[in-house]
Amino acid sequence: ALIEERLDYYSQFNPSPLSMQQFTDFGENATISESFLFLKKELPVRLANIMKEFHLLPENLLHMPSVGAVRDLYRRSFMDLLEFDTGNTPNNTATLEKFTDALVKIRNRHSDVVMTMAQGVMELKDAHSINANTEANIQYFLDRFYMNRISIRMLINQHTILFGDSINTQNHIGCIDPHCDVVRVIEDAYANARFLCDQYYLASPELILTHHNADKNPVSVVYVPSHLYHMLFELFKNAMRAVVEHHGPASDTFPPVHVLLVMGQEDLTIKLSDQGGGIRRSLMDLLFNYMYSTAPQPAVSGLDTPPLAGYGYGLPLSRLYARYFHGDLQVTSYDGYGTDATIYLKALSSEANELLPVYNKTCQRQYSTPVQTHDWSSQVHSAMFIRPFSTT
Ligand code: W6P
Repeated sequence: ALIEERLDYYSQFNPSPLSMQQFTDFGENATISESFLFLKKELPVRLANIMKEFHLLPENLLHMPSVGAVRDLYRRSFMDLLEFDTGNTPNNTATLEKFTDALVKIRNRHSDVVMTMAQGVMELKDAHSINANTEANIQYFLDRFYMNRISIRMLINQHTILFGDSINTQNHIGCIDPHCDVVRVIEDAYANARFLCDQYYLASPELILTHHNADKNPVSVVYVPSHLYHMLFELFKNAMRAVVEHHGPASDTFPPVHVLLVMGQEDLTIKLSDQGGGIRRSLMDLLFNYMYSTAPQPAVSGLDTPPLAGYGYGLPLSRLYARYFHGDLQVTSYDGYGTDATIYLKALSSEANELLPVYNKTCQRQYSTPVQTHDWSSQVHSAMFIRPFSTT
């Protein structure tokens, strides 16, 4: 009862999105106690906003054991944080130390949440048939749930890295690199995807990187290198697998994966082009669909699990990383030829604001609005083929 009341209270507040610039200014100027004062309220607000949204999920999904387990984790972490927002918590060294410890505990507690939620979706698929409305609601929820999680982990990481015991060896501000060398991250992601590809297929395509404005060498953005790496590694794995499978692993040569890198006025664009045979247009919608994706692989995978397997949650999560700072990830395919996957990032850190889900009337309406029924003809009447052109 107490927790429900507290959830109602904190969910009334909208999350406060931060810009990349605020993250870096904060990281360079703020004290641990200012960070504490911000987070002790902001973290419960972000947790409460997404916890309220669980209530709008289809009943069936809520009753799956894995989903229940995730909700319990969130409740526990929410309660842990409330101890610091009581009004009579002294703002002293002991409190600040306890707070940092609590954040580390929460981060560890939630490390398997993506897998556990995916497990819940699989439990639902096994137990019930799923209609279009249920599927749309789950897709809508998971995008918001995982985005919320990305944002909370970002806040926790900034606080613990900036004010924890770790020593800053690079010139990073928390997990942000103010001079993130995009070419370096591309080459790193390519090398590691290639390693997996070689291991599995004993072959891999080359990389040809074209840098459109080479005058601005090296291309750098204010960004979280681990987020960019995550997206690129995922896209390289998909591209390489498509190329090797399409041409046959025994083939002598493979068409290379081309990467085009362009720094524009507003966007930094990274386009990966493969000649892996492409994806049919009729299957494109499934690429980012959680229900049609297999669960992410366990951290300890068996020797028989292909390292490039499935699309897993890799693509939908990568798109969330891109969108988190108002970028995007788009896939365009040419059936029979190959696929372009494009990452867009904001070129200017002043425009790279966090994109956060908000619990409000609009979001509540989303869950109760049924998916559009067709208002264009789609079904061909079968009788036409049984008795064509009969004029009698
Ligand atoms: C494919 C399928 C795909 C998804 C994402 C990125 C690249 C590719 N290539 O064939």
